[in-house]
Amino acid sequence: MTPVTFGTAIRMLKENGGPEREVRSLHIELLTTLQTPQWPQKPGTGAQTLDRAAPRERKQTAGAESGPRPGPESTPARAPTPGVRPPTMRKIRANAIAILTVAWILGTFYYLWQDNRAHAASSGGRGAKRAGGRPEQLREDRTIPLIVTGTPSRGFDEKAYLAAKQLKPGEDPYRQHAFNQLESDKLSPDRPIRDTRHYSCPSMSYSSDLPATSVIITFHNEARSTLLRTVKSVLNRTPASLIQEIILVDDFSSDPEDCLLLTRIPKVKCLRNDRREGLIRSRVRGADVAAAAVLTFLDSHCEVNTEWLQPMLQRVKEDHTRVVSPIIDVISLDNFAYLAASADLRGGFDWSLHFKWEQIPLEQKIARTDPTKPIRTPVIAGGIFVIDKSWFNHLGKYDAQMDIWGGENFELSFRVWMCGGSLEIVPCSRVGHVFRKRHPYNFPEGNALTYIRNTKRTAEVWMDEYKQYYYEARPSAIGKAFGSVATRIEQRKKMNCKSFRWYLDNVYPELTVPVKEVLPGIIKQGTNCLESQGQDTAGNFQLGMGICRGSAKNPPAAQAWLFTDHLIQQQGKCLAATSTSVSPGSLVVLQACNPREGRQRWRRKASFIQHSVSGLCLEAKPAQLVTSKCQADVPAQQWQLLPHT
Ligand SMILES: [Mn+2]
Repeated sequence: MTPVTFGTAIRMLKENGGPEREVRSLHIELLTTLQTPQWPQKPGTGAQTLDRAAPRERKQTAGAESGPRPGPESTPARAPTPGVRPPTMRKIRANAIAILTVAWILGTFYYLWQDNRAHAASSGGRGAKRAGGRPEQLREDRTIPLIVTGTPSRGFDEKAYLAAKQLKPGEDPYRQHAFNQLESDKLSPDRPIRDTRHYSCPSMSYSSDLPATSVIITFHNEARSTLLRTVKSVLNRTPASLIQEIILVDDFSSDPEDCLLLTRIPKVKCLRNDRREGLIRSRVRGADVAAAAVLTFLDSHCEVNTEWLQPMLQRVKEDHTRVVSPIIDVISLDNFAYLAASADLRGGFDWSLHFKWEQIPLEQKIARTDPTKPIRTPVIAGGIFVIDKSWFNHLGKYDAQMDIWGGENFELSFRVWMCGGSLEIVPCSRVGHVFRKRHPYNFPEGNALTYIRNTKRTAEVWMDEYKQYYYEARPSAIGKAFGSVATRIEQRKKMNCKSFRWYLDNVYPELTVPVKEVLPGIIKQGTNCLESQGQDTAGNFQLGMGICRGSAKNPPAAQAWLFTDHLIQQQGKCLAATSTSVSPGSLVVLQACNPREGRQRWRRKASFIQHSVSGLCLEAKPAQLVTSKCQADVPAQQWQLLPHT
């Protein structure tokens, strides 16, 4: 089974061609043009592709790779165009020699100073407005311990880098990394992948002055082949002007060279922890030294796809409070095939703070006419996202007391939404990621304990009275130590962030407050209670509001209700909307209970009673009950469900 799938995938990739083909043909073109006293025919298109291909092809084509190319105005060696007076032979020869000399000098400079050149380009070129001046200044002033910037002149020996860590014969390829390392090692660090975007994405256009970004990749004992492919895919598939630098944060891997050797690739920097810090503190460390105004966090076993960065940078450039992530495609952990993920998913979770991908709600799906439009998401998966650096700092970076991994994505997501920002998935951005079934590394305090500690800190700081549902869903968290959250609560107050109830109402109404199996009680609004009012002349059961009589403990029969998961019932009759359509104003009546009837399904959403199918809210009108558009400021929609206790 597996070889077939893999074979098919590879065949598809080969047919697709991709950047590899483009680059190769360009080099051939360049080499031939250099041998004859002529210059490249396509200086405009060549520039970008060559920049991207530069690190890989350096060794073989150092001469051809002479960097800055003269523009069209300096191509006198071409055949004279009709209407222009042909220059003399001597002139041609002199010009050609002059150009070749200049190109040679420039090429040498380019080769030696590629790293510097890149910085100059991003601050002096297209990204001048954002990336210029300030960050550059900071770079020069700071002294950063342990940061290693490569000496590109030494070159990067890709083959030697990979060969040093190959599997021994007979070794289990899954043991070290929880994916098939053998398959990963077989693949080129520059392998082409299928463009998995919606067909309308390639025609999108983006600002010409998008800000440059610092890409931050943290890792602990990552396989060299996947780490290198992550880095190379970024360099190969991103316009050079958008990548300020790639900061690798080596979280105390066994072999420091995994990271250090990669700094021989232009733009790649390495920051090594001298003890295990975990993903969260490592990212903060990377972010603190980042020179660009926008941060891009990336996992260490990814491959970015065509035009992955531009749509995300565009969203952040338009509004710096947006925190955006791509659609995360799947790289098979068994055969490394690159598979497109569904474009209709967003991040969700349950009360135990367990992350899950979920379908976007039906109403939103119906309303989505433009497949390139961003998808609002209650939470992000956490591994891959783009955020404005000043916004990241303003929001309080990360909770540095969280360990290793897990839970930090909830904490960040709640914080972003509740403190004035937003989270979205940009469907025209695709990044492949190797999803694994287990963590390949150890948690010093144990996997479960670390997750509990991190999610418990999240619940304690951000979930207000709703944290009780977290503890109900994750009873093992009760009584566990989680350190002090005082400074985080302080931070939340200082930023004047909204309540978790606001988050549930406005961002994630689909997360319903759990209702106990069967709970008898009253449904109260002010001093009135929901009550059944007997049959009308047509035999229908009437529903209305009446002054609450008795007490919540001992209500009269007409005001006593049973709440189950989805039904609100009284003596075998259930609250039912007369229409399941989303048109508001339809009457709510009592019907014989039928748990499978969509009209009878309700859920609690904060203090609303929401009809599950239409999404409308139960509202008390003077003489009847109806379903209306949910509005937090309408008192007639606010209900208290008081149980008998
Ligand atoms: Mn990962």
